[in-house]
Amino acid sequence: TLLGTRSTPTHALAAVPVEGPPLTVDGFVEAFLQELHFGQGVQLDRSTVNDQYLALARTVMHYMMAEWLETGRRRRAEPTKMIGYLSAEYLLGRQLGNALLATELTEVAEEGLATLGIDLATLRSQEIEPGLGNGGLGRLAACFIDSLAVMDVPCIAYGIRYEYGIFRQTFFNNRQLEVPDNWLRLGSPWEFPHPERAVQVDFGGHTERTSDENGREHVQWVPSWNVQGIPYHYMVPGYDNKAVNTLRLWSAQATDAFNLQIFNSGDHAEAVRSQTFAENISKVLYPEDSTPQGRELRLQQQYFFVACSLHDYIEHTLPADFDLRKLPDQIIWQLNDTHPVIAIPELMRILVDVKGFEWAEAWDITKRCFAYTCHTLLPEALEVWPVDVIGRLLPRHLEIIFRINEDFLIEVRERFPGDELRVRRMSIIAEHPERAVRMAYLASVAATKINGVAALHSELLRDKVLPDFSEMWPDKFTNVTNGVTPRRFLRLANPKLSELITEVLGDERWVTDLDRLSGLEAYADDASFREKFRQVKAANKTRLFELLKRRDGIDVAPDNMLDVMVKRLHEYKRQSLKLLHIVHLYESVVSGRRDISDIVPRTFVFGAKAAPGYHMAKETIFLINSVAEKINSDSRMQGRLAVVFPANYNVTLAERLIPAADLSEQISLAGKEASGTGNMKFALNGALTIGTDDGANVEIRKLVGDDHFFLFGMSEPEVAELGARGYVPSSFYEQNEDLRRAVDLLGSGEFTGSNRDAASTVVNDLLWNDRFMALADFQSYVEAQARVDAAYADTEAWTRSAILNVARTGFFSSDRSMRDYLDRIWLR
Ligand code: T68
Repeated sequence: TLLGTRSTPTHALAAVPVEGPPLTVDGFVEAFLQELHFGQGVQLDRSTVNDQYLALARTVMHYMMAEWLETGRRRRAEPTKMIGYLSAEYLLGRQLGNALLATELTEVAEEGLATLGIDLATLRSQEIEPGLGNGGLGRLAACFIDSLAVMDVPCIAYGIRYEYGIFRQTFFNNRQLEVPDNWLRLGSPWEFPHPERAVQVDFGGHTERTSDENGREHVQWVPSWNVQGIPYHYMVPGYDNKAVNTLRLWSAQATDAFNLQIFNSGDHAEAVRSQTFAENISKVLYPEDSTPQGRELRLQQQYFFVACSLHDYIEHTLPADFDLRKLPDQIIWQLNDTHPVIAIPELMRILVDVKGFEWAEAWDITKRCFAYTCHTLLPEALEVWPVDVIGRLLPRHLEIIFRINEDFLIEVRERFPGDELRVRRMSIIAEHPERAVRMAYLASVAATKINGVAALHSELLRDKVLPDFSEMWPDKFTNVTNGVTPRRFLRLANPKLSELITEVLGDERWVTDLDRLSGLEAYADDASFREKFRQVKAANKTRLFELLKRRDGIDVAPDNMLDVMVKRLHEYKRQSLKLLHIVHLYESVVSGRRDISDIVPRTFVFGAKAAPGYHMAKETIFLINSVAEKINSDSRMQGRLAVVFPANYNVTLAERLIPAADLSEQISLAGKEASGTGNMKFALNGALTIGTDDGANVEIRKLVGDDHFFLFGMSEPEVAELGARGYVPSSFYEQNEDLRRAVDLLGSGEFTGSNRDAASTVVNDLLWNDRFMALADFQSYVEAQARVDAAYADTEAWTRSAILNVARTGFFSSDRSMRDYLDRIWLR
């Protein structure tokens, strides 16, 4: 049987101390050849790059494994409170570089492989990144678990091992085409499955009630089908601290019982179909960001990984005789948005139905075990599940949610007598347009703490998204500003800048203590340092351009300012505003109103995936590509205006792009971008930001100073005011000649092969709808861009600003975010 058994045998064998292979070049080469010969089963002279890559990955794993085992032993000997990070997404990026860095093997491996005639960089580029996330939310989870390992904080991160991650984007006739991301096809050396620790997950059926001799009611869920979750372990190494945490991703399989029944009925084909049905649950990542898909399979995914994770922790991680009343002292489950919120009724079900707790006591335990992070401000992004969908899939959980809501609404009525409007507003169950469970409300009712991801976002979350809840429980609300890991996004992605920083700061302590970057402040006024800083930027550009040439066949002019906007394609992020600016510049030259020699040479870079079902986003991609094609082939531009849009923006490409950028575009409509994290990565790598007063831009600007940040656009209160007055985009069009000319040219078919329809979706929306007020911010944006041009012309001053951006953004280390979570949420 799968459920409830402890798979750990209790026989008394003594532990043998574990040590990795020696940290010498010879020791490394020997370990590598062992893996190649006995792991891959191939001799060096016949091995492929993939053989070598896999053998190298396994070799590095040996070093990490020793530390992982030791970390486990140490933690079991002195148990402390753990973090259970629950996230449907982890956008990890390539593993090899980070694993080499963590084990301090980079030089050893490079040297050792060279003695065999193998180039380490070639093996690194062989790795297919695990793209098990959509964008910021998934990448944030990856940064957080990195930081927790670096800080030696006990954490198990739980998620889903999607067989297919975020789609690979290609362009055909300037349009996005999605190709399945078969990331496992060349082997997956970083994971190891534990089929013996499989967990059964039930679905469907009905509930039954019985009373015991004391008249107490017991509910039994009688499910109609089940699958099993197989855990795959990934090591999450720290840095320079010998700590290695665990990422446990669940893969769905048919259970034997499920199969056997059908096999016995003699229907072999049906049995195989059922296998496929079960495996569908972890088959593919939903490529939707910020617009949750209400598809039943997605709810299956959510419950699947949450049920596996809670079971794994309670039955396999806690000691056998653990008193569950003490659960909140042992673990806090951090809910990464609402995707894992079904964990709340699941824990109630375990406590009440399985472990026999009274409801009130179970609720008291549950309330102290969860904290909830919200990542959005868009109302359409808040997840709701129709009551009948939950009822069909998880009938017992639906009952539990109703009971939680009943008790909660009693509490609301006690606090606010006679305020039935408020009761209806706050109900976990929405009545319109259909009866549905509001997952953010369920999370807010149960969680000890609710946090937003940047100061402004947390404020708006409190006052605009969940005002009734913050009135009821003001102390539940807090902020933790996002951060990014300096290991991946500075130390690994920008080795040249890292070297320069280490040279002037005297050591590498900044890698785990990023506030030390403030030591660079003094060097901003040092002309020879500025020169070195510029050389680093130039070298990073060269490295990027070589990659773009190889990867996409794109030629980039070496000396242009590099202006970069990379993030998911979404209307609120306003890629179309940037496009209008580009078209405006182009128009002003071709109309003869401006001489091309007056244009400060710039290359505009876009990187963005659109959700496959998001029509407007896909049309925007088509327009950007069409504009790029036209402008790049127009000899009148003399290369001073260029637009490049490499396909398939992902973590790997980000690591090359960000260190090369001069200008970072963070131009969302104020009040819409919860935080942004790309903005932090660019600033940390010495790009200046042109941005609105939105998300974490606000905090970046405060830290780097107004003189080193190009602010434009309406503030959030101004946006709200314009919205209340009634926003008419066409009035901005009519009153602004530059804007009118740009919009007209874009809509004229000039860029889309005289096919006006192709541009009209985007252009008409801008003129007649423009929900995110791009036209209202256009003038201010163009003026800010002119300030950018002027500033860039003064090379020394620009470099100084860039250095100050690096020196003043140590705050945005995800190590600091983790400290804030510990202080404000996890250890309170
Ligand atoms: C992002 N959210 C925020 N969502 O947009 C960004 N959504 O401002 C913030 O910096 C980042 O989270 C980290 O806090 C997302 O990335 C999603 O990807 C997503 C995925 C599935 C469903 C809904």
